[in-house]
Amino acid sequence: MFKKILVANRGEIALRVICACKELGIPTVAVYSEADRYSLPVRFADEAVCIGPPRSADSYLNVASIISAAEITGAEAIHPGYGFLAESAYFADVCEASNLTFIGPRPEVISLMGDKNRARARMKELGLAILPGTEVITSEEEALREAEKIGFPVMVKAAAGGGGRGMRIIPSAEELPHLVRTAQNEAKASFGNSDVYLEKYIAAPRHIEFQVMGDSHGRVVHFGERECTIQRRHQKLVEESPSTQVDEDTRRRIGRQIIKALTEIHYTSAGTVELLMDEKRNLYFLEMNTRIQVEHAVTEMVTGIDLVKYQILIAAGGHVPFEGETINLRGHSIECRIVAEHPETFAPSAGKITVFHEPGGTGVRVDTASYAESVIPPYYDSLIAKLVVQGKDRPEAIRRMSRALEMFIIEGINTSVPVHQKIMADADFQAGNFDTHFLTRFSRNGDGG
Ligand code: MV4
Repeated sequence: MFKKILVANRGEIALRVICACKELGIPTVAVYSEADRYSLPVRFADEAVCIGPPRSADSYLNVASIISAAEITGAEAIHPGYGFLAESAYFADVCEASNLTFIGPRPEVISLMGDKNRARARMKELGLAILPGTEVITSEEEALREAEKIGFPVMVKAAAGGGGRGMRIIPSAEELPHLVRTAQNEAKASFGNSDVYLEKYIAAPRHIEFQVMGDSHGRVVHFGERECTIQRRHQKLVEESPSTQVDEDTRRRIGRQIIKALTEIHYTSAGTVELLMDEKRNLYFLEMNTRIQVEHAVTEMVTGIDLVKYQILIAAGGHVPFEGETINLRGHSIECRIVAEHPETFAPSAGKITVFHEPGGTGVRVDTASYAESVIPPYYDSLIAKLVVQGKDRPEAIRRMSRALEMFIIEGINTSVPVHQKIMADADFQAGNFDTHFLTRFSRNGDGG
């Protein structure tokens, strides 16, 4: 087992990784920017190293500083959390070259999945359904021809994109040349790569994703699905497991397809296969995230399995200790991402939390690095806490979430708690009747507030 692990992240996920390490008896090193000197990961890690000024580019994205911190402290492995360097094949490569274990998949697999087009082609080859679409667009004529074949409206997406960036809906042939060019420019500016491709547009889809884990001995298992359809501006606000739209048969069938495909590519570590569900409940592969995700806790709640712990054990050469088909889902879990935001503009609102009281009790879990008098810095994302509940069924989970939200006191900054309360009280949400446009009903300006 690793003698020491460096946690290359901040906030709640850094703390989450430190929790797993403590339970495994592995000493930890926190790295922190000057803005995070008084943070809980720094307090709870066995050692802490300042890696630079507040801006991410100067600290949490600074590969040389992080590798140096690992070398100075004698860490043997690096856990990247999510965001920052978690899906950088370059960083995974540098770790390897520096004799440090990157706790994640192999650099080649990160690269494969980072190229959405290559990933789609490979997963299709391995038996997963994908939406009708194209390879990288090389000319306007080709794009028009292919779009006619798919049928309008189509969607143009950045090959290096993901998470909704660099996407455009193309309603008809007239708009195509202009929108393809816009997408190419945006892709170039955001990712340094102007490659785009076309895909059939699904107007009112749901977002379903499967949690997976693979070991270095060739075993891959899945832990069922999460439903992450309730989003605003490509930021997930509510996640749950299982999905009301996935029955036992579908779960088994898609689960088997995913396990087979990921076994072929020798997938190691935790990962998420993201699928789009159309109006007829068909599921199509969209992309794969090669990291532990924000919403991993809902899967932990319904399976009773500590995913981060196994991610670490597997990185050290351990075996996935379950048979794929024996993982049972117990009841229902829901997560609300409590973010610091302006209630009208939804702009991230940084500042000092004056009062902080988190809910507890049966079936309630709060993952956070916030506390009374702590500061949400303006440099990073605005997540304050993940409030996760588990219940015997979905109605119980919803009631439990409602009372937990009521008992969550955060003062000094504006938060998304009122939005979450509204969602839990919504008749359509309670009936499982929603798609990606659900939150547009909640805002005056109709953009998903
Ligand atoms: C789509 C789509 C409709 N048709 N692809 C947004 C995040 C990214 N990973 C995929 N996304 C979408 N891809 C096709 N062909 C609609 C979305 C989408 C979306 C998907 C899931 C949850 C919320 C969403 C909000 C807007 C758009």
